[in-house]
Amino acid sequence: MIRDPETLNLLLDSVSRFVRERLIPNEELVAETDTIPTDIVAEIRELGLFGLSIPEQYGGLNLTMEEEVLVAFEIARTSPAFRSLMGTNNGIGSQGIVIDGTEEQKQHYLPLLAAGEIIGSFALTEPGSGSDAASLRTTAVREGDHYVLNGTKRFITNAPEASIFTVMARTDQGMKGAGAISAFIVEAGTPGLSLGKIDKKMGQKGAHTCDVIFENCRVPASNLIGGQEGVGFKTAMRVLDKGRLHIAAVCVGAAERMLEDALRYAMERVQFGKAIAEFQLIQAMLADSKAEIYAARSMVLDAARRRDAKEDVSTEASCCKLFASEMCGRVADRCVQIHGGAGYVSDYAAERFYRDVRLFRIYEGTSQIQQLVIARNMLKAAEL
Ligand code: COS
Repeated sequence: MIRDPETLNLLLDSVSRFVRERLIPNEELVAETDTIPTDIVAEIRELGLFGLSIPEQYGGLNLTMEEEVLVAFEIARTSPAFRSLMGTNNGIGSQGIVIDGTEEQKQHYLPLLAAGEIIGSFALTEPGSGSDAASLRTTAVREGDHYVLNGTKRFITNAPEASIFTVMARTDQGMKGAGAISAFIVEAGTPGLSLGKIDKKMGQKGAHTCDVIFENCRVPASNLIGGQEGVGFKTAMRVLDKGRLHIAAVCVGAAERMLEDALRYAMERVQFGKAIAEFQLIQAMLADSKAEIYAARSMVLDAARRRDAKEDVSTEASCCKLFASEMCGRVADRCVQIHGGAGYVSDYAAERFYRDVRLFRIYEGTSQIQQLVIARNMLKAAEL
């Protein structure tokens, strides 16, 4: 749903210009230094990009899902690290509070997240619990008006920068599975919370992940999301439904950028006396990429509109994440292939994007988890 096309177009234009003029020229610097320059972080803040999906009464832009994916298409046309910086505040790092938080929790944290004054992070994965999220072992034991958290979270995006974490932990030690899981807001700096060393990743330099460790970390009971125990797994799944749609949109934007680069290269590179773009085998790679990007873009927009219409889009979000992230991987591969030897060295962005986009098929649920969600929902619907 697009509420006001004129205002949205202004936002899309300014994001697109910002990406072109400020972010793309700084991609290599970010990759080399593993850091996003502070002036760029400040500009991202000024543009309001930290609060895209946070309601207006808490200082955000309150974009509908359709509006949000249109913005994501634009932001993703540069290194994914830039998107990642603001991604958790708009997605998994804020949506637990937006969807299920108490009014008090919303008023306290959302304005800070929307303004980009703090970074929010989402702590679900553990060393022994990835795809099988309901088997997580971090515990939260009630002691008076606090919960005491113990456990380790792994690969937590933006953890080194985060001021708050949405942490899923077990509040009922006697019960196995999802029903014993609760979600908490834990502030960085709380005694008993510490960070591991920053992970050395394959790509996405400038976006950081690390372990988050809880050792007798005392969290006020008022920071239990929604004030209710046992519903934290559902909160996490609802957050991921939205996150998966957003990531699918990011895959579309990244693929569009890679294809644009590959097309430009193919038109400039001369072999056998003509531009390689004139050869049909190159054209096949360009055409397949174009068609697949168009398919993914159409899927993402359709699912976003359905979500805005209050439909349950758990299946569609997984379809989008599965197709768009796999598509993005194929486009990255063809983009390197079109560049030939130049695609294997770091002089061109193709090599960097190839590594950067590999993560899309893994985080916020692997392709295999998306397949599982889709098939399970199909079976459930057929039983009704
Ligand atoms: N929205 C709301 N509730 C949901 C839901 C959704 N999308 N998906 C599941 N639930 C509910 C179920 O209805 C069930 O509730 P009831 O017991 O009341 O019926 C509960 O949550 C448990 O669901 P389920 O039995 O399906 O859980 P499973 O342990 O079988 O696992 C998967 C479900 C595999 C889908 C889940 O663990 C998952 O998404 N894993 C991947 C995790 C992930 O994406 N990690 C990425 C890291 S975070 S960046």
